[in-house]
Amino acid sequence: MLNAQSSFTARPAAEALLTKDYAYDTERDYRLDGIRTELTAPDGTRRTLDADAAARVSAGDLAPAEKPYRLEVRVPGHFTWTEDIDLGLTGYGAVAGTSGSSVASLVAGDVNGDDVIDVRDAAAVYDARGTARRSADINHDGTVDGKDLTWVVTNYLQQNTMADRFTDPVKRLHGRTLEYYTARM
Ligand SMILES: [Ca+2]
Ligand SMILES: [Ca+2]
Repeated sequence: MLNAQSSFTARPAAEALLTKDYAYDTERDYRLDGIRTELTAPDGTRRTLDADAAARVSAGDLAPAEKPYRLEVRVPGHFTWTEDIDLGLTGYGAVAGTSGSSVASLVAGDVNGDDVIDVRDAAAVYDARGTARRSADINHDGTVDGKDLTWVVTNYLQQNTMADRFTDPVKRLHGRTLEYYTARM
């Protein structure tokens, strides 16, 4: 029997919110981390999916569609994950429901959300040091400090290959380089 509805599941893995071994943190309540997952149907209908404590998101009553849905996952301080998800089976004279999923793995270090990790992100972390500013508190432990800057260093000069735009990385800002910030945090 064909499914009348499609379903979707994912468990977004935001790099800075995992354990050192890159596993999901069982001590953590991922509902509090500002994970934003949105599915947009081909007809433009948007659905926001809330993460549960274990970071899982799901929807079971999606309208099957011939064209793919657009998935967008946002977590502060990380690259946005975007992906086309097929949620319709064709070839039966009608579009039938099916299940889809995503491995959404978000790279940490993009504080200003411009799809590149560069000296501007290091400056943003430095300017927010000692505060709890969420975008700069990449690991979301409540304080902006050297641990957050470490994520900028780890993924320095990476670009978000899923982004529609291409932002050139900047290595020097007001005469300051990454080393200026790492030496001071
Ligand atoms: Ca950036
Ligand atoms: Ca932090």
